[in-house]
Amino acid sequence: MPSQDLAPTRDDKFAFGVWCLQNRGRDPFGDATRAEISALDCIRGLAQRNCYGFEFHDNDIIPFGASAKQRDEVVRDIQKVMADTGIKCTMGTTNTFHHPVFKDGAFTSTDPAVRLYTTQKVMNCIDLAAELGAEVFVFWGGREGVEVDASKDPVSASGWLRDSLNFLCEYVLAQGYSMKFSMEPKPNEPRGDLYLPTVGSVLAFIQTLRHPEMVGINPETAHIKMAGLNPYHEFAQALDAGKLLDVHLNGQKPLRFDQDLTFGSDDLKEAFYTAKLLIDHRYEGTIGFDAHPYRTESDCWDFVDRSMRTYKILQEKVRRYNECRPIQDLLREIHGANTHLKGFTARFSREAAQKLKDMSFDPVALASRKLSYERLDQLVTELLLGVI
Ligand SMILES: [Mn+2]
Repeated sequence: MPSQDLAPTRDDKFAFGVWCLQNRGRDPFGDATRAEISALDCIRGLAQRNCYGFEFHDNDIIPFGASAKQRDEVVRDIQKVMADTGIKCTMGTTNTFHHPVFKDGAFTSTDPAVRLYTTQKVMNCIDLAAELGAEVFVFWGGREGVEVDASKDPVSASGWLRDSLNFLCEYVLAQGYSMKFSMEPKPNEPRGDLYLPTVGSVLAFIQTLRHPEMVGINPETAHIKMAGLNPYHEFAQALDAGKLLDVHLNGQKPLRFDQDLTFGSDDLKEAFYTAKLLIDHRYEGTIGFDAHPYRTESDCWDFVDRSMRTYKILQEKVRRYNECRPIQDLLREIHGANTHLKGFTARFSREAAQKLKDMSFDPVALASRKLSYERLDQLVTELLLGVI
């Protein structure tokens, strides 16, 4: 595989959060290990690397409490870089977790004034995202949870969140923005327990909103693995529901603190299946990376380059997988049993129900079928290792 094929192009639709590049390596036990770069330098650097887009929180680009004049200057500067380089703003989101005002929740604070302040901050950020041309607006509720369950009833908290999201959907419609909301689940951290911890929880919640058609999901690999779940399956569930609007790819050891490792750095096979899912099902959103460079790095660019490069390599591996004779022969064999019965339950009728009741099956014979999964998995391993 010649290395120039691995150079990112705008068609790859890669995007990075500005906050990932601005990460200074600070953790709960240690201070920053590198200097912060400005949002403009992040966006310029991404554009130089042929990255399609950038994602932002309001306070990544505009300091908390900035004046309207300052805000307008920042927007003008960013719009100029976008016009000069062709990079797009693909996603906006609101920081409703950093300031102490959000210490006990933003939309789920027990104080209605904090809930309204949050809603106001989000409305301002929606305006900002619209001005920059973002079509996806993400909600990650970093403080929407509890340590002390006595403090609030989770059903009430869901109601507060629902009211705010309904209000904000109506705001987008009233403003005439072509923007969709995307909710990003996470099981815990920074709160002891966060509400809406998984893709399934968000899917169920969306159906209780007044405009479910305006709201989708932005799953993140690390958040899924923090819950001990399978990212391939979780991404697939969002996709199957027609709700996969955006993705955050990264890496994470299961059931640990939020590590935000680089995509593909921890579990290549899993990264491969995630890429395969997005490619096979013609996912049309951006390939967003939400991770941060190791604390030992002095800048973010090796992290940026390798994230895109890994995805490009996996893209090529997916192509080879889909063309690999031994793998495809095995898959045909695996899926080749009793094909005349396929789709039987796709439509119900009384006749079909009776027909099914009358069918006779031989469970022992069915159980005796050989399934060569050791061979299949080894072929995938060898494909990824470059042996086949
Ligand atoms: Mn994320």
